[in-house]
Amino acid sequence: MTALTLYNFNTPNGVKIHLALEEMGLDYETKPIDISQDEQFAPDFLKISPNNKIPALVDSQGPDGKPIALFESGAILLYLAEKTGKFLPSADTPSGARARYECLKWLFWQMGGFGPMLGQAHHFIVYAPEPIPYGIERYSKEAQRLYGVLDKRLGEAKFVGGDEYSIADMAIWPWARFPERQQVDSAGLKNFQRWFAEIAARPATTRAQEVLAAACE
Ligand SMILES: N[C@@H](CCC(=O)N[C@@H](CS)C(=O)NCC(=O)O)C(=O)O
Repeated sequence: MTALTLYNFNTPNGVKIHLALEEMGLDYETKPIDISQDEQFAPDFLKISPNNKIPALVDSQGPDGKPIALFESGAILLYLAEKTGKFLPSADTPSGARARYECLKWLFWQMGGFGPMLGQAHHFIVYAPEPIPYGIERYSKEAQRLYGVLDKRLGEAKFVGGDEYSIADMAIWPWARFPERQQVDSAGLKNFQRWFAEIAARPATTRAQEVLAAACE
């Protein structure tokens, strides 16, 4: 029996966790939660994810050997990195601690900024029942600014956390797949383009997207 059950749907936040699970070589089962059918409000799902959002993960063998349920993609990525000792530097040396905080800064930057702001841009551009120019401009401008911040960082380092691919890149990459959907012009962002292509070419990136799409068919 596989210990890890991922409750998920095919969205950028959902892709993050599959990137991690595939990179880490973990065995897991995916249970689709169709948010277009309001399955995220089912009482059994709310016991695992009280904020009624995917992704959520249950590990039947938590840190104390008992089952543990997690929601919030950043917390899940951190959990998986600590469980496997992969894709997040360990803090057991001073230089390791510094490298770890570099990754965590960018992980939290994604959770608090890049994801939510791009989500708002997408909402006003695609889902608003009527065009609201103020909302579209506010959030697409902010999305463009955030892409600029990312591009600048990737001009200093190979990956957002430094030399190595980490859970911070896994959190950001799925959101950066379709800049045009947020009316972002990424053509001139050469550091971003280099980073994006490098992660896209990883076999685990392909597998992650295929597994999630198949699970949610
Ligand atoms: N901060 C959360 C955001 C999760 C999130 O927004 N999930 C969306 C899909 S991408 C969802 O489940 N929406 C359903 C709802 O809001 O009812 C995370 O990173 O896990």
